[in-house]
Amino acid sequence: MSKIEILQVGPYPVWDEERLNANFTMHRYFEATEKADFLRKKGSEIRGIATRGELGANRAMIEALPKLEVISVYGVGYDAVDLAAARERGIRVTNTPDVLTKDVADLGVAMMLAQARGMIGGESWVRSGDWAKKGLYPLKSRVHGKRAGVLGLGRIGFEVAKRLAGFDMDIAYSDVSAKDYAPDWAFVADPVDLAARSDFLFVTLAASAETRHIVGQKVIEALGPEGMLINISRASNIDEAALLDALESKALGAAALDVFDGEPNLNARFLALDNVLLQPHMASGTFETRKAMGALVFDNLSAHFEGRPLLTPVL
Ligand code: 8YV
Repeated sequence: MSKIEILQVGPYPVWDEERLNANFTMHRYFEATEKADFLRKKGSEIRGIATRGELGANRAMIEALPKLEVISVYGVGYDAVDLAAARERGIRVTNTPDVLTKDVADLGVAMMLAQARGMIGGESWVRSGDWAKKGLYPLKSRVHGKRAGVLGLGRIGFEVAKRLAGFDMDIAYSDVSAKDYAPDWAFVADPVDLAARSDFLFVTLAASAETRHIVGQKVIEALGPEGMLINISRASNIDEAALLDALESKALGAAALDVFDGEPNLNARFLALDNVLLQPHMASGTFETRKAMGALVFDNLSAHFEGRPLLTPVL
């Protein structure tokens, strides 16, 4: 019997590719130079898409696949999947929630610490010989006991806040409503007010059309010259032009970012700044979590094609 055909939008670790290749006929979209041509030639029998959070599946891709039934996302964020296009055709969508929550929270907190304490500069201070030549490393700002804001107290935001509590931080959060599972943390409805009472502002909300640029000039300016913005969600949640302006003018003290507009080709203005920590969208990037994500991508596809309930459906 011939294997079910799947469009693979981006590469996966070798163990995931082996399992997918053993069970499905995988069409490696990311290796095609002429994408539209590739879809025209290969698309007619494709019944599933395996994609990644940041790559998604747009309307043109969905519409080019007349037999498409299911889109399995390697990532919790599915903002890059055109859900309206999927819904119109009754196409199922799955993601990989929960398995990555704690790793993403760990990296967010590590980014705060690394940036606040100047750890990247400290490393260069040692390696370059500056320590021996110039002496003590410049002093940095304390983290513990300061005010932290968490914008979006979902699964990831909650884990970030839990970790910050361990640093004796004064924690507040914004969300669409106060959460009864967070009685010890202050609810501040307006993100501008949240930023104004924060030294560190974590952006942890799921991205959608509604949250686009929720962190705009007003939020950034409210955070201010002593404040730090940490983004482990999606670039679209932040007005990147306003962020760059504020970092350049020092209207914002610092930022620590794991996600960028147009990544991996980020705006070159970031590279000229010394008050931003840049990470390559790796918050979920541990062996343990990525293996669990890959297993879920595969298990959701298998469940669909074997007529079993999806494990982690979005649609
Ligand atoms: C990426 C993510 O999918 O979970 C998400 O939404 O963006 C990430 O986990 C991961 O970087 C693999 O591409």
